[in-house]
Amino acid sequence: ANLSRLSKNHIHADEMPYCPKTSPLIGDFPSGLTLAQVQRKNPLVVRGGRYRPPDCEARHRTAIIIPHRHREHHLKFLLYYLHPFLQRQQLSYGIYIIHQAGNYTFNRAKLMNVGFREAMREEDWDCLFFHDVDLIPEDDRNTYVCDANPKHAAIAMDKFGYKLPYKMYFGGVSALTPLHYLKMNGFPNNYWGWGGEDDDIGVRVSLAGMYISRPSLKVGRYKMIKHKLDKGNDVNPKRCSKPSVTRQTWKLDGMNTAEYEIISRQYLPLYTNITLDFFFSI
Ligand code: UDH
Repeated sequence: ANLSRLSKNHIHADEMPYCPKTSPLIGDFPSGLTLAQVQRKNPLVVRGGRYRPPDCEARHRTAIIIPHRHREHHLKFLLYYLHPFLQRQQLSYGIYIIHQAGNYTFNRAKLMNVGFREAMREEDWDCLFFHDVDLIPEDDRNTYVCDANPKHAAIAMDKFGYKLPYKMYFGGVSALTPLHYLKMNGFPNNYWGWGGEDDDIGVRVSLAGMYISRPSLKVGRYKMIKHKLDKGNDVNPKRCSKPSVTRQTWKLDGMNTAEYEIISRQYLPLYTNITLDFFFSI
């Protein structure tokens, strides 16, 4: 071949295209990724996004609960990373997407209450991971199993310089057993919009007589997929939750008062999708 005539996008002599200039297999998120590709890469994941190790009995059964609206792009990347990550940990697991439909203000914590109840209705999970859609775990030693106390897993996010932003921070990714969850009456239902609910949850842990357990900074590392504040999730003017207020509210508002109506439950190849619209339950 006449090398001088080769263009950047040419086909090589044996008809194989050249690899992209920047390898899609390292670093950032692969471009053009589809859910069908994620499905092909995870042939042992069955309907509803369930998996069991094929050649041993799993010691842990973990449900992943992901609050979601209009973040399909993030969801695709999270599933791409999370399925193989959980399989390497030899867990029996299921992924639940709790999808808030409609235009009513987003309510992350209430969606978690829905996720807890709906997941436990289906299976006797021994640990639930409450997981933002835009956080990708970076370290395989960050095992998705529960501790003796409620665990805050997303301790070192890139957006906070891989440090804990403040001592009581409990946002992003946390893990609780059903017993932990019920002991603290779940999560609050009355934080509409962005902010505050995670601090309320952190305070509930101690009010219920438990401690926050954390992996090390080296292990609890997460990359956050960058994004702007979403439509329908404006900053909550009441976001500065106060421990003194949580002390008065936690028994009156939480899992025991979470009311909602499910619109649909779909068992998709990579996850179970539970859709609801809070407009109909307030
Ligand atoms: N979420 C959605 N859709 C929404 C809002 C929130 O799916 O419209 C879910 C999603 O799982 C997300 C989580 O709720 O990861 C938490 O919301 P968030 O990502 O908005 O919270 P975070 O603290 O936001 O990560 C940082 C907002 C950055 C805006 C900064 C502008 N300066």
